[in-house]
Amino acid sequence: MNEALIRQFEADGFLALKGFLTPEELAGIRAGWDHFERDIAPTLDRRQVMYEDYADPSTIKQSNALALSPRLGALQHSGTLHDLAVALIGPVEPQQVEYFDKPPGKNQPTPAHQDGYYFCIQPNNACTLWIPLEPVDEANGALTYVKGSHRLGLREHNSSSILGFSQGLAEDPAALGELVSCPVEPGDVLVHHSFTIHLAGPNRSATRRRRTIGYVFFPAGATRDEEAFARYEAALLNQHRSKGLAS
Ligand SMILES: O=C(O)CCC(=O)C(=O)O
Repeated sequence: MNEALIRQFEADGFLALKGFLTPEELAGIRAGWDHFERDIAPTLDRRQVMYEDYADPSTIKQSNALALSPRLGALQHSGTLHDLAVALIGPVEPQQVEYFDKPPGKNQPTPAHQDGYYFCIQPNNACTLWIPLEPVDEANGALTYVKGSHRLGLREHNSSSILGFSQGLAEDPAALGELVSCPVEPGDVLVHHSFTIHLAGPNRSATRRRRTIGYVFFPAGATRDEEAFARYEAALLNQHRSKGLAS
C-alpha cells in the first residue's frame, strides 16, 4: 500500500479504493456470499440474520455472521483485505464479517453513526472494509462519510428504530464536516476508521439490491470497555425486543 494512501486515510478517516480487488478475488467473495445466503442463512436465528420481512427471504438485509462461510472467513486472516487493514492500522485482530443490503422498495436509510460507538474498545482505532457486490450509487444507497470526522472522537448516540443500527448519531452530521458520497463498482473497496461518521440513504430503486460485505478489524491487543459494551448490548436487546426478535 503506498504511503500517500496511508496519509490520506489518516487525514480523511476513509479511503475509496477503485479496482482494488482482482476479478478472481471478487469471484471468491461472491461465491462465499452465495454459499452463505443459500446454505447458512436459513439455519441461523432471527438476530443473526435480519430481514425487512421475516416471511420473505428475498428481503435479507443484515448479518454479522458471514465468517461462517469458509471462503469469507479465510479472508479475515490472510490476503489483500487483511493486508490492507494491517497497512492502515498496524497489527490486527480480525472481528466479524458483516452483510449490509437494502432490499428494493423497503426504503430504510442507514442512520449516521460511528462504528466505534458499537465496538466499545480501547484504543478505538479499528477499521471496516466495505465491499460492494454490485454498483452502489445515490439511487440504491451510496455510503457517505463525514470527511475528517474520525478526529472528533466519540460522539453522543441515541437509540434508533432502524433494524441493524440500534444507535444513531445525536447530532446533524452535516454540521460536523463535509459529506462525501462514495459511489462504487464491484472490485472497489471503501475503508473507514471506527470514529469516522458515515450514513447512507435508502434504496430508492424499484429493482436493484445493494449487497455489500464489511470486514471489521480491531487493533491487536485492543480491550473492551465492558461497561460501555453492556450498555450497547442492552440497547440492542431493547430494539430487538421491540421488533419481536428477542424475548
Ligand atoms: O452499508 C451501510 O449502509 C452501513 C455500513 C456500515 O455501517 C459499516 O460498514 O460500518
